[in-house]
Amino acid sequence: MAKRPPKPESTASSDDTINIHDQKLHRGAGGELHQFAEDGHDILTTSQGAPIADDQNSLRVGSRGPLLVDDFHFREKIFHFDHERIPERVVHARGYGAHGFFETYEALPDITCADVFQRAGETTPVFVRFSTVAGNKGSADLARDVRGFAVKMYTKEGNWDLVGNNIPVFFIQDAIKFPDLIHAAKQEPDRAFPQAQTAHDNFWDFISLTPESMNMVMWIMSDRTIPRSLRFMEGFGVHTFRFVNAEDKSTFVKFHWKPKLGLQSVAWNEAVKINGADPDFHRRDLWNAILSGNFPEWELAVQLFDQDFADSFDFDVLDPTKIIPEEILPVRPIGRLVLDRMPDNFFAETEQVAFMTQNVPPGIDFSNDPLLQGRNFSYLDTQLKRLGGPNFTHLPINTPKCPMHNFQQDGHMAMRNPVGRANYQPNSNGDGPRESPSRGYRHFPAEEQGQKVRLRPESFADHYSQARQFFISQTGAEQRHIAMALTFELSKVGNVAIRERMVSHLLNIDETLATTVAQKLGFQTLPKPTDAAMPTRQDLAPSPSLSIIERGPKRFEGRMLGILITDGVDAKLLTGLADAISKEKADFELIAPKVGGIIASDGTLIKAHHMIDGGPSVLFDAVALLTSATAIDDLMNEAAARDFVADAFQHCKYIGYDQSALPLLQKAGIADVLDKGVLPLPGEEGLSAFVAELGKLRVWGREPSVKLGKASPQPK
Ligand code: HDD
Repeated sequence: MAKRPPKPESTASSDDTINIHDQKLHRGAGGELHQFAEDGHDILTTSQGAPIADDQNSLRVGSRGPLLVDDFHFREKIFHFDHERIPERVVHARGYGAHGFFETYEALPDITCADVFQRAGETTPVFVRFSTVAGNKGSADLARDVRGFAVKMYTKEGNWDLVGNNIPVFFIQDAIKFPDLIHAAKQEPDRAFPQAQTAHDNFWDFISLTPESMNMVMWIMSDRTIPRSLRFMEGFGVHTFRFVNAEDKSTFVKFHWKPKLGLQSVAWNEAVKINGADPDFHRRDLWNAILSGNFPEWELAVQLFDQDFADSFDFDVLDPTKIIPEEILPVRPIGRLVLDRMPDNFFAETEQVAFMTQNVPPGIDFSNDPLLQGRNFSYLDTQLKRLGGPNFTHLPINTPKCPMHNFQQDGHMAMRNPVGRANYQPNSNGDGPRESPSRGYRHFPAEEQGQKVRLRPESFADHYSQARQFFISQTGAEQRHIAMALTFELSKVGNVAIRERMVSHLLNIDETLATTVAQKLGFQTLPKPTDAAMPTRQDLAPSPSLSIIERGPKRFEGRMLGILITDGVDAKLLTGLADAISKEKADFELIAPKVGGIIASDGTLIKAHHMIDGGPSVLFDAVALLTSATAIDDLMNEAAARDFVADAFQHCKYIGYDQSALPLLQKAGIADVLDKGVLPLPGEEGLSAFVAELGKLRVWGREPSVKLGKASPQPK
């Protein structure tokens, strides 16, 4: 159906008009039929096609009488509305998707026979859905949570779903614990809160009793779980997979998505405020970026290794709570992912898309990671519940874009059924498709033997060494954030024994971290370290690639400057700043006392994007204060203007200001502590240098003086 129905006078010529029972129908560009109402729009019809005369009033006896069952239009409309919801995903309910393509850098036939990696420069259509894990569908975007990063590649030999996260390790080693993990993480069952938060007893109770989760605990308490934008996150396939070539040779592979615009996260206090100011912050950001043609891009990079490497590596490559540091096994870029189109309809595409780890084309296979093996059951099963029947692959978003033939038939909403007489094979009349031993999917013929047991391997038993490695790989600011996050979360746990159990684990990871958290929680004495199955290794070298700050973009591209303006703003300065920002391929939004706008120094009316209350500084990566001597007094009376500046300072953002804004800095309590991140705006000339400075993104060195004050004495 055309999005905007063509008006009859513009499209209908005598050639594309047909008459059926004296009705004039018009054929649209796609061959579809239109029947036009008096005002030129398509006629509204029931789902059965009956034209509707009145959609404002239900059918009744007289104007004040009861409704009538005769009203098939009313009944159909309400019936359909009543059934609009499908069950939300049991995890990853809140998500946002986009279309794009994957471009292969080089042919890799020696490593894999996957068709998608056979021709350099080939592009493959892709749909990606990002998500949070714990929150329900309507929860806020900046919850502290792992982000899902699920990619569906419509390859020429079937869909390949790489259903990953923005964190390369997981909480548990065995899929059988997944329901427990998720029950503990989501809202508590008796009270149905808190939503979209791990800061509660049940979560930390389960975690503190599950030492294998300690590496993941370091990651989720880091700023990885409060990303600034979905565009500034890494993605990971997590598990070890296999590439298999045409000779059935297997190479182990770990998948990484690397954002072209670098990594960036927000501060926790900022995240809390963003959730109030704009719960759809990440959605809106992705939507705006794609609609303005700034298509987000990631490189797909792989870590490839053989059995010898696996045997000699410090940890078991089948253990999903471990990484292989990039410094030990470098990542090799093999292609790029570009997101360039938003769905036409959120429900049809983003909500109905069905990702399944078991969707792999020939050339990609599984390892024996017990978490991956369990997932391969769960994802198919869950689609039946959510999408209501076995034919969810008939939905356009899930349909492969390659030839597809089989004898599956019928079921709810079947839209493709086999044609011909024989719906089975072998058959003797030649109907239907046949298998192809040479081109069909062959599982890697791994040798397997052993007793049937319920047993964790010994090689999965070290729960602290990589947690420590992650912690010591962080910059000072990031380590501080981990300590603050743990303190915040555990402060929301009512049961003191759970807090203590967690600090006991932290003692096995890093003593300073443990004592800082204990002291901030108000412990009088430190508990003993948890008995560990294996002692924490002290010899694992820091891995700088694990730090977000180390992987920052070093430029402002793709970021957003918030410019606070008032009447009398220096028009040339504003234009100069706007130009400098555009040259950096960044963006800006204007915040003014009234959204209708302000009158600039040259008399022009400049419309704002936000009024001050609606555009707090937490929505921007840096801010500029372009005020005027005449308007500054009024501005200082606005509490929101003071918060705008104070928050920007507290969140360690760069603040550029026109001299006239000094009183506002004073009001915000920062005029006496101006540091290298609070910069008087240069004249129009120096603005490019100012914008280049913004590429450092944050002045984290400011943070201890703003937030933490002096350290208090350590507990004994
Ligand atoms: Fe899962 C959804 C990622 C472990 C069971 N998972 C889901 C999604 C992502 C992940 C990104 C959302 C897909 C979408 O956007 O529709 N899950 C992971 C990762 C894991 C992981 C990276 C560990 C490495 N998951 C995991 C386990 C199980 C599940 C161990 C069960 C045994 N996951 C599911 C599910 C979901 C799901 C219940 C809910 C909705 C869906 O599948 O389609 O089947």
